[in-house]
Amino acid sequence: MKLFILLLALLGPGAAQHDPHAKHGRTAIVHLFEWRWEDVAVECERFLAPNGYAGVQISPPHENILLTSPWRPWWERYQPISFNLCSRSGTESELRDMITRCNNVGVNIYVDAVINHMCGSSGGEGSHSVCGSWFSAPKKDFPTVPFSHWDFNDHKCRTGSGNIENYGDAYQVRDCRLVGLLDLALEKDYVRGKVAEYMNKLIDMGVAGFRVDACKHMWPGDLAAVLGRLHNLNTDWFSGGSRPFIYQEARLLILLAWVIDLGGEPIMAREYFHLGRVTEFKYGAKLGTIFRKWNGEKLSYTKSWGEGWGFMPDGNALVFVDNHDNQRGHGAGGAAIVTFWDPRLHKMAVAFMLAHPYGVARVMSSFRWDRHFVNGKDQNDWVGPPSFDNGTTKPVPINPDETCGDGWVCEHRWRQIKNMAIFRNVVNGQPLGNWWDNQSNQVAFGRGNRGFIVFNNDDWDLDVTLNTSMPGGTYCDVISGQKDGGRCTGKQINVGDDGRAHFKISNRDEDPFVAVHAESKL
Ligand code: AAO
Repeated sequence: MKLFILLLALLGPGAAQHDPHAKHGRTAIVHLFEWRWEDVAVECERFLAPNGYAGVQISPPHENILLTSPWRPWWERYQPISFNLCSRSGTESELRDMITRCNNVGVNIYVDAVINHMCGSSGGEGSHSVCGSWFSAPKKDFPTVPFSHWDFNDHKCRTGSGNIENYGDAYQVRDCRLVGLLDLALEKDYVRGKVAEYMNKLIDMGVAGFRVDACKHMWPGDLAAVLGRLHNLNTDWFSGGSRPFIYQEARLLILLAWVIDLGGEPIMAREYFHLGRVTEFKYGAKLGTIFRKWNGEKLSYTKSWGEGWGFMPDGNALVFVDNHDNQRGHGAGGAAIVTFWDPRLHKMAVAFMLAHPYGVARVMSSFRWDRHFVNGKDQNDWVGPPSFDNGTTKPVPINPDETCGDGWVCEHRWRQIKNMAIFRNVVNGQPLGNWWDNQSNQVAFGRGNRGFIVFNNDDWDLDVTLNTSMPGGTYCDVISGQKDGGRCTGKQINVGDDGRAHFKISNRDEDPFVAVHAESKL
C-alpha cells in the first residue's frame, strides 16, 4: 500500500499538471509578449475566443527592476524586486479584471513565473523598480517580499565568480547565479512558502497554470516542494480538484536524444517530467533547419516527426517555432530559428506545428524592433516593447484589416496562422495519416477524415492527386483564404467521393501550402 501511495504522490499531481485545462475543444496557446493587461482582456473577447485560441501566456506580472541603461530592456521583467502584482503591463486590479474577462470567454491565462532568482547582483540599491519598492542587490535585501541575504544560494555556489560558468556541472547550474541573477535558496522552507504564496494568489485570481522560468536552475525536489503547495484551480472557472498546468522552460537534454547530442549537458528533461510539461527546444531549432533546408535537412524527413526525432514523449512536450528569447538570439536555438522576420517561412513552420499532433503548441506574438547586426549579433536584442518616451508600454491598435499597428506584430492574427489554430481544433484527437512526400521538400498528411495539409517547399511546382480520406465535396483552402458564407475567398479543393483530391501548388505562391478541414467545406 505504501508503495502505491508513494507512486501516487509522485505521479498523481504531476500527471494532472500536464493538462492545460483548455475549454470548448480549443488547443493552441498564444504568447502575447509584453502586452498590457487591458489589451489582453479585449483581445480575449474580440479575437482569441471567437477564433478558438485556448489560452494566453502573459509576461511576468511581478514587480521588476526598472533599468535605464539600456533603456527599459524587455528583460528587466526577468529581474523580480517583489511579488507585488504591479508591472509594465498594468496594476493588480487590471490583472484581476483581465483574468476574469478572459476566463469568462473560455480563454485560459498562463503566467510566466520567475521564481529562481531576484534581480541581477549589479542591480544597485534604491527604489528603481517599476512600482517604487526599495531594495538592495548588494545586500540581497528585498524588504517588500521580504527576502534577506539568508534566502539566497551564494554560500552553496563553488565558482569563483558566483555565476554559472559551466553548464556541464549540474551543481553550478542549480546553485550559482544565472547571468548574475541573485539565486534564491529554494531548499529553504521560508523561500518555498513565499514563492508558493505568490503563485497561489494568482491561482486564486483564476489563472490556469504557469510557465516556470529557468526551471533547470532549480533542483527538481525544490520545485516539487513549491508546486506541491499550490492550490487547486479556482472553481469559478475550473472543475474541482483541477491542478495548475505547469510547463517548464529550459533547454534540457532528453534521455532519447542523449546519444545524438553527445556533447550535451548532464541535466535531463526527464528529471522534470513528473512536475509538468517541458519546453522542447529541439522542436523549433530542427523545424527552422528543415524549412530553411540547411545541413541537408528535407521536409520529407518529418515523416517520423515528434518522438521519432528523439523529442521527449508527446505528453510531456510544450512546442513552439520561436520564443521571446531565441527570436532575438537569447537562450537556445541559434540562427536556424524561423521568426516573423522571415514571414513566408514562419507561416509554413507554424502551420506545420499546428497541423501535427505532437505536443501542446504555443504561437509567438511579438513586437518589432530595429535590428542592428554587428558580426552576426543584433546589438538591439535588448529593445523593449513599443513605448512612449516615459517608458509606458503602448496599447495595441487594431487596423481595419485585423492586423496590429504601432510595432506590434500579432502573428496570431495573420490569416494563415489564425486559420491553422482553428484547423488544430477541428482535427483534435484525429491520428496523422495518408502521409505522402516526394522524398524532397513536398509533403502532405491528413488528420483522420477531418483535415488535410500539403506543403511545397521545393523550387518547383507540386502537382499531385492524393487520398485525403475526407468526405467528398468542395473545401475552401484556409491558407490562401477561408470560407466566407457560401463561398471561398481563396483557392478551393474538390474532394471526390473516393476521398481523392488534386493539388497544384506553385513554388512561387505567396504561401506555397494548402490546408482544408471539415469546417471549411462548402
Ligand atoms: C540580463 C543581461 C545580463 C545580466 C543580467 C543580470 O542580459 O548580461 O548579467 O541581466 O543583470 C533574460 C535575458 C537575459 C537577462 C535576464 C535578466 O535573456 O539576457 O540578463 O533576462 O534580465 C539560459 C537559461 C534559460 C534562460 C536563457 C536566456 O537556462 O532559462 O539562458 N531563459 C529564461 C528566460 C530569459 C531570461 C531568464 C531565463 C532569466 O526565457 O528571457 O533571461 O530569468 C545553453 C543552455 C541554456 C541557456 C543557454 C543560454 O543553451 O543549455 O540552458 O539558457 O545556453 O545561456 C545550443 C545548445 C543549447 C545552448 C544554446 C546557447 O542551442 O543546444 O544547450 O546553444 O548556448
